[in-house]
Parts: sequence; structure tokens; C-alpha cells
Amino acid sequence: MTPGDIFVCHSPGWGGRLIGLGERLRRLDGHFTHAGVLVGSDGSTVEAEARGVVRSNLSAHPGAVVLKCPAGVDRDAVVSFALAQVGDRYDFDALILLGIDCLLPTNFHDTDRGVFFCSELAATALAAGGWKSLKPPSATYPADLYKELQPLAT
Ligand SMILES: [Ca+2]
Repeated sequence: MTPGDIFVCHSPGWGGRLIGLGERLRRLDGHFTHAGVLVGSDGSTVEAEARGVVRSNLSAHPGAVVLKCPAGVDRDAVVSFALAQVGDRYDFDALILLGIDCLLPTNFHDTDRGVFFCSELAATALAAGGWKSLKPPSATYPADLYKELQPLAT
């Protein structure tokens, strides 16, 4: 793993369950319900969790899959963006909006770009490095990252 890579994993908490539900309603695989950014070669991570954006380690997530930072994306910019968000609150509003979005036929997604839920943080960090994703970061689920990025060969 290299700083700037992304990881996805299964999260058993209620936030993860809600994200998994959203994924399944969008006909995505609902297994991966958490995501974060690798910021150190020792497995250090930055993740948006319910308690806020925190530093953690990949070892806290058994079964996590590391996804390669896409070619051409500036890894340093990805890492600096992620580190700059540490201490921010979690974007609970976005989860509620994603819930409404699942129930209504409209394309009504989170517009609060200043605070993040897990995969929104990872997608926005990649975008800060120049990544062009298929979906806006505020509508990106962990399953989208898994679909769009290349898993690291282990
Ligand atoms: Ca947001």
C-alpha cells in the first residue's frame, strides 16, 4: 500500500447499515459500507466516522480491501486533503439526504461539500488530486469506489 491509496471495508455500525441499504437500493453490492484514505505506508488512515474525521489504521478494519490511487492522480494532494479534514464533524445530514434520495425518484443528493461522510471524504480527496469520477463525491458510496478503482493485488 502507498499513501494516497483508498480502502473499503464492511462496517457493522448503524451508519454502515444505512449506507449498505442505500447501496442495495441503488442496485450496488451492499458489502462495503465504509471507506477511508491511506496516509502512511504503515497503514495510517484518515476516515470520516460517526465521531468525526479521525486518524486511524488499516489494522482496525479486518477484511479491508486496498484500492489503488488511479494513475495520474497526485497522491500528495490526496493525502494533504485528507489530513486537513481531521477533526471535522461527520456529515450526518448527507446520510439523511441519501436516505430520502433512495425513496424518491429525484436526483436529490448531498450538497454540503464542506463536511463529509466516509466515501464522500475519500472521493473528494481523490478529486483534490485530480481524479475525475463518474459520480460527484457527495453521491459516491463505498461500493462505487470499489467499482471504479483497481483493487491492489495482494
Ligand atoms: Ca457532504
